[in-house]
Amino acid sequence: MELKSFLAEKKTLVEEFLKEALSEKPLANNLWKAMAYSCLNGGKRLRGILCLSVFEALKPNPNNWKKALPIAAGLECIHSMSLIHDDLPCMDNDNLRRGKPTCHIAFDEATALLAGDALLIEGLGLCLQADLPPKILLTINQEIIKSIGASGMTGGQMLDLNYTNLEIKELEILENIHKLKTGVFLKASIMSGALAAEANELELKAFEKYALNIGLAFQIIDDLLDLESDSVTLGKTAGKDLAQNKNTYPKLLGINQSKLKAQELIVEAKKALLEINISFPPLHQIADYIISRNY
Ligand code: GRG
Repeated sequence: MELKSFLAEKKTLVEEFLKEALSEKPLANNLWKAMAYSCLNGGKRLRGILCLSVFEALKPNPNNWKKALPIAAGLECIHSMSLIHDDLPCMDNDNLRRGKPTCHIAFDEATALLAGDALLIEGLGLCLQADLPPKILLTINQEIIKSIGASGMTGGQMLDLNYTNLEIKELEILENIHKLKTGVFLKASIMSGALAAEANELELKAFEKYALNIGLAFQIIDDLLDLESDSVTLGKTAGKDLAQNKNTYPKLLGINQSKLKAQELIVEAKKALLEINISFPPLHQIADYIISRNY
């Protein structure tokens, strides 16, 4: 199957699940509307797709990997939450996301804040709904929680804000921020699929390597797209990193070196799959897609 159809099929499954989970509740108010507005408004669904794909690579029978659908949907709720909060005036202050006004513009700041809070909680709740042994569910949720807490995405965002307007000169510092802000949650998405499929130690190690490499490559490409693309293609405001004096890979290494670095990371990611004889083509193709994507 071509990657395009593979991604489309998985995206549809995740979105159908999300629609059901976020359909307006009897006490309908702006909270559920804002949550659905921000979570059901497009997006590549990469984190949910990665979770399902890793599970499928290890256990190809759909009766197995479809069990991870609540986790895939939960991951996308949590990801949408991070985008809502990232767009708030006190953070990146953006008015465009996924080609539409950001949550606080379409609703108001307080509603956006609460919609993010609620998506985080509902997302974690969905992750616990998967029909998997309780011990596995617990391990998956621990991995996800760790990846978004103070030593994960939240900590990465704090560092990113702290370093705004300060020029980072050491690659390790920038790499750490990118890893925390973006990489570890992508890793948790991949590891949740591997854990759900009861991967062995060797497989878990290899998927961790795959994940860390594509996670960093993903954020490097995000930096490059912000610089080289336009707002219509991206569905979010282009050129913000430069305007806000953010530390990025192209700023530190230059455009060509950044592209080279992203390519090297993808080679390493694919090597990790081969180390455990994972020949499931979509996982190799998704790694390539991470650096060839245009939004
Ligand atoms: C999780 C508790 C908690 C707090 C969040 C605001 C914040 C703290 C973190 C922001 C993290 C952030 C937005 C990092 C950028 C990650 C990134 C490159 C997002 C874009 O992901 P895509 O391209 O988006 O997959 P789509 O729209 O396709 O889903």
